[in-house]
Amino acid sequence: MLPLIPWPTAVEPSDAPPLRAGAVRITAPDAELAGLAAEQLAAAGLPVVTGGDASSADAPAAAGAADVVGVVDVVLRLDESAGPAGSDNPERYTLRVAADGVVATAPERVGLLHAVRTLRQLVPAPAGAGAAPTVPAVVVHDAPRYGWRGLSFDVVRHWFGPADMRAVVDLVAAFKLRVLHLHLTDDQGWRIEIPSRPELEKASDNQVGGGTAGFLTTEDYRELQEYAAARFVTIVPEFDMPGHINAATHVYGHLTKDGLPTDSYDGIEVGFSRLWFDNPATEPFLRDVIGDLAAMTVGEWVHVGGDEVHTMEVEEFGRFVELAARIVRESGKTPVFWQEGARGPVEPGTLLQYWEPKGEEFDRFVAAAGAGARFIMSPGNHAYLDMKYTPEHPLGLAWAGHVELRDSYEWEPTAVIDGLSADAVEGVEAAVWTETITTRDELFSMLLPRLGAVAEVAWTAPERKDWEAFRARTAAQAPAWRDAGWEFHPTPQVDWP
Ligand code: TNX
Repeated sequence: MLPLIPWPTAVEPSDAPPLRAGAVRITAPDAELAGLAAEQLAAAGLPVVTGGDASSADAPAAAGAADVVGVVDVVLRLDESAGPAGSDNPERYTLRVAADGVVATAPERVGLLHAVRTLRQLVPAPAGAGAAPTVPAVVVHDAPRYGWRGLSFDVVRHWFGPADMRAVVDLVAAFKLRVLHLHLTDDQGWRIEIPSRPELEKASDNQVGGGTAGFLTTEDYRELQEYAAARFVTIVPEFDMPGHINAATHVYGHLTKDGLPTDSYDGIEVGFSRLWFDNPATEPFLRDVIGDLAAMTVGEWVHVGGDEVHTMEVEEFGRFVELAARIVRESGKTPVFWQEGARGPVEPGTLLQYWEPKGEEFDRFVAAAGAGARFIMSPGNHAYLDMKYTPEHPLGLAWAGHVELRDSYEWEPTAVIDGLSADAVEGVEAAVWTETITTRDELFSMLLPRLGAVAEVAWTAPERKDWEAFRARTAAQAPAWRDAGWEFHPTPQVDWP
């Protein structure tokens, strides 16, 4: 059993002798990739030396046990011919581990980092101080099923700052996910500086239950995107409108019907706040917020919400969808909406994020796909990692049911919406809402181990998934999570070491 999550496309185990390394020396196409690989392998217990000759045993003193073989080469090389036979997937890679060294090949840098992540998972927890890790000899050819593999993270209901966000980037990247979608605005707070609307900062210092919170300055946001981009993770910012908008109407009374600012809100109800399409202040506000967000964002997408507007007729809602999508496109980005966006006009390429089974809407979703929309699958009963694991679980909500590890694992993205063509599925995104989650440890205990399950749904072909194998591979990752200081929920569905 190789402890890999997500499970790769093709694994050729081998009887060849394993790799035993006191230290590794990395060769990579550029210093940035070499640095990231070094960080990963060092964290796995493979110290990295620079320079020297692989044949000379100049391993550091910490690796001084008798069985140490010295310095082994890890070569990362760009190579078009890498990956599963016949694959032209841009993320494909091949990893070869042998007694005398490691070679990773991929056509793009992202694939080389995927190979390093795989290698890192193959390195077992240290057997004891100074013992050289033994890495099984193996050849892996791999490529993901979907390109959109992500996590949606609510930093409004409880504020999680830049350090927590970077920790979440590290976690999603470890499972080879590519998207971190940040839910940045909601009724309780506003979490990102909008230079043309500096007053919004006044809505940053509130969250569920009150207490001090915060927001990202443009500089924080730039740094976060840089950190994520280095790890091939794209930040997708979400400005939720025309509902979930109380933070903005608290600051700007002119956005409301009677011109008066709303009270700040620190509860967990949804659906009560709204914008008014015919209010002359509305369109300039959307233009400022979406324009600035688009200008600040490196990635291709801006999410403009659209969920749970319970106090608006569908005609007015549709005008919001049309306008927000138009502004996003005029700003050079692609719009993403929650599934409710299908109630408005959609254009080819618009992304809709499915979250809640509403049978009566399935026809609308199929029609939207016919008009060229594509779907990101985040079904609440499988991918909402803020749901309680069990009724007794101290954290989380339960409106979509209880989501145990196996529920997060056993589902098929193309079978979620009746009648939707499999081609209309763009990918898979887990989501974690933070009404009940207040600390990084609580957050990680909701994400782990379930995020690995959703990552495997997004990466691995359905015929290669296997619940029993997944349970065992999950158990095998626990020591690395402990090492990293990543809290996880010890669900009884796994036999933890
Ligand atoms: C529904 S999912 C919401 C959020 C809540 C979440 C709690 C979605 C698009 N809207 O506003 O935080 O449920 O699970």
